[in-house]
Amino acid sequence: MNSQRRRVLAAGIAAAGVAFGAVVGVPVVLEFVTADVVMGFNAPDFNVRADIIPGQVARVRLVPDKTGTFVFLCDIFCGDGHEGMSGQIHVAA
Ligand SMILES: [Cu+2]
Repeated sequence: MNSQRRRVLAAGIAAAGVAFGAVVGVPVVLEFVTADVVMGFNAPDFNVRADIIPGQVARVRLVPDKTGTFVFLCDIFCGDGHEGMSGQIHVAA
């Protein structure tokens, strides 16, 4: 089965409007890298999370099982801007 693969600099999550598009039933692999601080990716609607550790690629695989717009966020306090570290996953049919 095809899957989408995206790589994101975790600090970029802080930028407003970060969003991923996905399709129901199509696996998505998100890859996160961070320059210097530990961060956490959490998409509670899909029950997936990962620590994002400097020097490593954090991979999160999810298979969207519902359509809609869902929030993801950083769940490890990582410094200034942490509170704004969130984005959206748009899942289409
Ligand atoms: Cu954070």
